[in-house]
Amino acid sequence: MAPDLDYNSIEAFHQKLANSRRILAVCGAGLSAASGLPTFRGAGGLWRNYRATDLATPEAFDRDPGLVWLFYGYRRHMALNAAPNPGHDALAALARTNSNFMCLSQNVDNLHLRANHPRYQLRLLHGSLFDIKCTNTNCTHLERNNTADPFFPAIAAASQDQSPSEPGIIPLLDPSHPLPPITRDDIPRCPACREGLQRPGVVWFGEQLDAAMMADVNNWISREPVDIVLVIGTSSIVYPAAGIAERARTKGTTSVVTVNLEAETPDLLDEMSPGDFYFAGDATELLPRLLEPVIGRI
Ligand code: BJW
Ligand code: ZN
Repeated sequence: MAPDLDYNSIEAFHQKLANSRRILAVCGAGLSAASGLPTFRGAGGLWRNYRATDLATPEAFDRDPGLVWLFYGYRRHMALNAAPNPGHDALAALARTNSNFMCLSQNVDNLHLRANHPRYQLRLLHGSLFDIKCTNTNCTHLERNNTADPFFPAIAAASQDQSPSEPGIIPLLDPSHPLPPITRDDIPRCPACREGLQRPGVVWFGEQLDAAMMADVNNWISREPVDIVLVIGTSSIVYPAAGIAERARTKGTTSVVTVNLEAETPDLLDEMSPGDFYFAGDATELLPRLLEPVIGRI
């Protein structure tokens, strides 16, 4: 199929917005890119020559928990030192003005909540960098909002900033610079079962998303047709998040609205339906403009 001719018209989107009540957003790493946090795929998706997606697996943690903890220690440090951007602010403002707005985020950086997004209108599909859980599958230990930086002493190198007196790449990010040796004994054990190692409370490849949360998301989508699904800053490669817009479409959604830095390609346009929109650009700039009739100028 093909979209309407005005598929990238902000005015046409504003008309749709004026007649919409139930709005769903599915967000990805591109939303936090302008806050200085790297995305997973494409430029920036490498950490010390490792693909970020290769470190985000239970197998990688099993093999080398110290390496994976250094990667997550660095991500925690970066996220703690980043600030929400106007894209997060616009979504939080939409949530405050419209109780029928629900935001599903794949991002683990805590920037939605730091932008004062109401908690009950946010579902963190892939968990949080600041939750800590246990590797023991029989243990349900979960500590929320642990912002210790570093989380434990052996990964202090991950919390090191660029020194103003020694400009250049920070040692942790320089693949030719050896990593501090970290053994299993350096990694804190779970305080509940004392057996498992503590690990980041995020969802890795091959792991199930929280079943209760997904049931709640599916109920929200099925309850009544969703008028608009905003797909923001995500490559829409990773399931189940990548399937949510199409699922909403089968329940009656009339507009899937993509906001992505990448320009639309003929193939992408081919996959769009009448009523859909595609806005190519930075979510930080586009979201405040797209939502302005509802949230005012921010
Ligand atoms: C901008 C911008 C700017 C840049 N403005 N835009 C069905 C079919 C096939 C496979 C599967 C399937 N169901 C399940 C699977 C397996 C797997 C999967 O999907 N694999 C795919 C690779 C094919 N899924 C799972 O394993 C999930 N579990 C599951 O489904 O359990 C049941 C099951 C298991 C096994 C088999 C079958 C069923 C779990 C997925 C967990 C993903 N975890 C990670 C790591 C989280 C922790 C961490 O942060 O470290 O989540 S991986 C990584 O990818 C992270 C992200 O949330 C996720 C998505 O990435 P995202 O956000 O889209 O980032 P990018 O970098 O890909 O894209 C950024 C975009 O922004 C780009 O498009 C840019 O253009 C754009 N952009 N700057 C606007 N300024
Ligand atoms: Zn435990």
